Amino acid sequence: MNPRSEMLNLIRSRKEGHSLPQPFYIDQEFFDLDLELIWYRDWLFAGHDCELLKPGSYFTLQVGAYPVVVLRDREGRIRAFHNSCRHRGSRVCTSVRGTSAKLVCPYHQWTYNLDGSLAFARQMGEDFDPSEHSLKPVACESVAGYIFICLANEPADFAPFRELMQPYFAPHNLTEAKIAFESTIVEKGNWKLVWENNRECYHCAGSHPELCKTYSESPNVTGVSGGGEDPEMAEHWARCESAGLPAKFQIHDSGQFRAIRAPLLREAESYTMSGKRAVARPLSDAVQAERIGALMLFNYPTTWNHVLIDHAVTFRVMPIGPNETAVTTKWLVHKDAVEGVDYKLDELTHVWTQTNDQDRRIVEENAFGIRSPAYEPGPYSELHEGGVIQFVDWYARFVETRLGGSGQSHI
Ligand code: 3BY
Ligand code: FES
Ligand code: FE
Repeated sequence: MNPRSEMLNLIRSRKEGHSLPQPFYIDQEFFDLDLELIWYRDWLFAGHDCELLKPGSYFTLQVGAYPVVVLRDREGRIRAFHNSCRHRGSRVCTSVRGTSAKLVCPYHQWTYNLDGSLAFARQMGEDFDPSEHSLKPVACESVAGYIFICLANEPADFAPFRELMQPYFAPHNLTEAKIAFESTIVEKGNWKLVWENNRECYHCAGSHPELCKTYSESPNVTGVSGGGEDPEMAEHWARCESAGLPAKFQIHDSGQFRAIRAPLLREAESYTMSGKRAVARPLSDAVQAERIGALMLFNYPTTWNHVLIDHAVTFRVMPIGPNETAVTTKWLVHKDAVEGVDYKLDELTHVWTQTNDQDRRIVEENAFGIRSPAYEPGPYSELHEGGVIQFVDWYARFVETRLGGSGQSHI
């Protein structure tokens, strides 16, 4: 049977409310289908506006087989291109980040303008038409300081995400932030295991002593039940919203992205060991309220985020192989916050550095056990793993529709 039919059959015969059958987590052909059906089609979080300070600033990333460069052009607009030279295909930008007035291919020095047009190609003869050899564009949008790209020729409408996210995130002024620190870790596990782990806090008490000082294990916070019936949550939303900060749980009909502002434990303000702010200078001068907790967003398949009063932590998931996933974490602070004066880097990064490492081990052990021939899908806890059920259902529905099965027309 070909892998498409095999995947469709397994999606249709899967036990709902259970983890997926083994091939979804370990099989190379299923991984390739995940790339084709999800990663090459959906909007992906690439990085932040504030990483592209001036015209010519760029960063690169790799999505499956596609190298991509994201840059700020001469007019200040953010654009993305396939990072593959129109001469003989070499990667044009070879560094992770940099600044350059033009993009020069290292192989034969074909030189591109920041709008992707070919400015210069040496001795290519009379018939050569530079206008036919621009870098190929990649769809690119930026919202509230977050840059998203989409590799599809006909990208899905970005507007629904923008509409949901913008009002929650804009007050935090992340376009005016800077990256205080970033880390990339490679987890030996399938990208869906990274997400399944992220979508529940059933494991938190046993694994995350540092995070648990400030982050509530309540499924109302991590999951997708809404949480409005919890009086503490309702009071938090009312207080934040009266201060002009959208707070209520919101999820898109497709299940692909949600935002919520949740209180931290014991009136903590930040993810530190004490619960006190790690950064003396707040992230945004526009936010006057106190105890705003954490604004949390997820957008499948690439990102989950926490924005606090003093800093933000953003996560980017990138699949490398069936059993390998890169997770990039960035800590954002006000652009004028000074290390050593306004914050200590150790204090700022400690909780999530530990948490990430703990989650890496969890994912790796999970992947290890799933590779056993004795593995079979097991039941999720409806109470604590509602978020995982929602993620797996989202995945199954998208994959099924895109494989030509039943499902929704808007995907
Ligand atoms: O970052 C998150 O959203 C999840 C939720 C619970 C713990 N954590 C890693
Ligand atoms: Fe880029 Fe030749 S491959 S200049
Ligand atoms: Fe965790």
